[in-house]
Amino acid sequence: MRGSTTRYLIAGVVLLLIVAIAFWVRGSRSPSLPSGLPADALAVARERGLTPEDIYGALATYVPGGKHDEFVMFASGGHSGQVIAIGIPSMRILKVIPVFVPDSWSGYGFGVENTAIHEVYGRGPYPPADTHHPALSETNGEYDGEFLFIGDKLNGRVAVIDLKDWETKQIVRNPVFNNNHGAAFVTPNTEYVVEVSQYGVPLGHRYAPLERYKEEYRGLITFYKFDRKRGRIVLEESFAVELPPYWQDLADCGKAASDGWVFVNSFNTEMATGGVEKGNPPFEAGVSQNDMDYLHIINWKQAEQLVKAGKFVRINGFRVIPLKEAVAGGVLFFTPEPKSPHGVDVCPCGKHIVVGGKLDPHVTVYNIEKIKQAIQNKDYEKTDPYGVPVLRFDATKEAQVELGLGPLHTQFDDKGYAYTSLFLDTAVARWTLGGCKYKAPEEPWKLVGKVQTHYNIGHLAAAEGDTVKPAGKYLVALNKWSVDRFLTTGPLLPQNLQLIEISGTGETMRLLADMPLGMGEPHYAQIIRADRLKSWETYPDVGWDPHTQAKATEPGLDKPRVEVKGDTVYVYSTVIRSHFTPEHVKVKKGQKVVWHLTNTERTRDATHGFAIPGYGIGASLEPGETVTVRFVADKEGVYPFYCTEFCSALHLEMMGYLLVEP
Ligand code: K7E
Ligand code: CUA
Repeated sequence: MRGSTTRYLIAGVVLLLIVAIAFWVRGSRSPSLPSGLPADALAVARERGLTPEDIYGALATYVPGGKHDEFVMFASGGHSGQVIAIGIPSMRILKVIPVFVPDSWSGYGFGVENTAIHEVYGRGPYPPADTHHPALSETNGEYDGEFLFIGDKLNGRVAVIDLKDWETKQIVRNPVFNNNHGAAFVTPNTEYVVEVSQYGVPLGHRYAPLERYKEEYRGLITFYKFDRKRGRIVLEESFAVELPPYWQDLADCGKAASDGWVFVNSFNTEMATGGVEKGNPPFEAGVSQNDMDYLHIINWKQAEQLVKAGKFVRINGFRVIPLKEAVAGGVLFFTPEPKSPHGVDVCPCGKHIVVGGKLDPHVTVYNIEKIKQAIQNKDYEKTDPYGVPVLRFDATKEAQVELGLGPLHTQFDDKGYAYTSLFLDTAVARWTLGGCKYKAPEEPWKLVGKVQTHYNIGHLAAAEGDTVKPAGKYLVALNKWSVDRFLTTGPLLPQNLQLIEISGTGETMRLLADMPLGMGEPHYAQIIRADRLKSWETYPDVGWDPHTQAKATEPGLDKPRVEVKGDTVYVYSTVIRSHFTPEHVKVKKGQKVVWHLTNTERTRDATHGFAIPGYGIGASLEPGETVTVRFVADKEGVYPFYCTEFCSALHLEMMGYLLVEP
């Protein structure tokens, strides 16, 4: 009897202990939630297992419908060849802007004649693209919200987007070179859009054997003159500077203290030509042997003078300053930079140039005043094999800051901090600038904090973080991998863009949100204050041609009719909710068709589409817009054309018949 009492007692104590432990464990698993939240919100947070950190992130990023984001981030669309506009802090996609590949939704359609892509490629095929670096136009080193430029690494192209209507206006193919990487970057008043080559090739789209690499292969930096009024790059007023066949990498334009200069990283100063299949070292090893590569320091104002003085040759009609002239004319200098650098970024006051070491745990900071002094004193270590003076490293360097593994790119805030992405550490490092207009509370040139990203961060973008007046507040990590952060979408996973709050000082940086982006690969982005954008709500007038940003010259676009002249049928259609006029268009097989369509709507958001099966036509007409499509009616049959935009209750009725008679 006594024995069994003891057993009951022991069992009771054990049971109590288990219950207590269970409560304790449960308690520690669901940490205390903020008080003051409405009870139903708290209940949701509990039910969904959200931590206080999750709740903070959600509240800090949620933008209710009808309220607007404070910033807009323009991110490169990588392989898609597009630009993606993302609201910040909501991290929601606002728009995809077609750049190098058409899209029938957004006014840059298939088969439409008056567009940038049609100007270059006609009706196609359209080559793939690999957009890397968007650049917002600047006035006095600040974003002015007028234009956006973006480079296509794959084909050595640069595009111009007008931010009045968020449409691409121009695609420029480099006349001399067929690939790039340091593109696009702008000078502080957008005098020039800068494009730097990456992989050395013979200039002028010609052949030379790899054995002649040192003699015949070259790099190139192109300065595209930008005409703001016309919103176009003017090739006749542009020029390039020939560079040695090192692989030039990223670039940044000087500003304020360094206005007039451009800084370009390089690697493969070894001039390795690969050929692992022939027993040569593979490129990845061959290009990484030297301890130092060369930061290219280019005086573009001086280059302008050389062009004025006629010190250029023409390659495919394009003005190129030969390497020799560039050296003799004081346009090009080098300074050593540690092992295979990647990013180069100029601080807000323009004094410091930060280079990420990639294979070095440091960033190296150069000082423009020291650079200018070294140039003046001819403080050279040597000249390179092409005669380019190499400034003495210690004479140009200001500091080296140890940050961690794989430093790539750097951005700046309004408090005197610099932020560098660490690819291998998969983190963002915050560190202090010295002697800059902005001053952090801590000692200069010191690492003060790190925030973990997920995973493999490439670029990072801070709000207005590469202007003379960074906005601070937010930073976005553009991560290459997302691994386990989202649902598995097959073997190809989305990229991960992570929003980080940087309002605090010291170690305080907070990861607020993840944004999966199922579009590859957004290398770089720029973040502009939304109130700097002056976007149109509708086109200014009916019959607007977005390609020229003026009313179309073709008369009577708003008078629907069909005219036959010779073997061409001219169709003038008006488009308004919910009909096309005319609705019957009859042509004979073999006739040419020129079809003008004008959206006569003045209502905001009253967009219509226009698509014809079988003829590769897919257009979008925004309010006021006129487009022209042109084709040969070479396939007889009946083709229902229709509006592809759900514009009204009678949207499905918004159609017509194209009848191609035998
Ligand atoms: Cu670092 Cu092309 Cu700017 Cu990608 S590049 S990350
Ligand atoms: Cu117009 Cu649907």
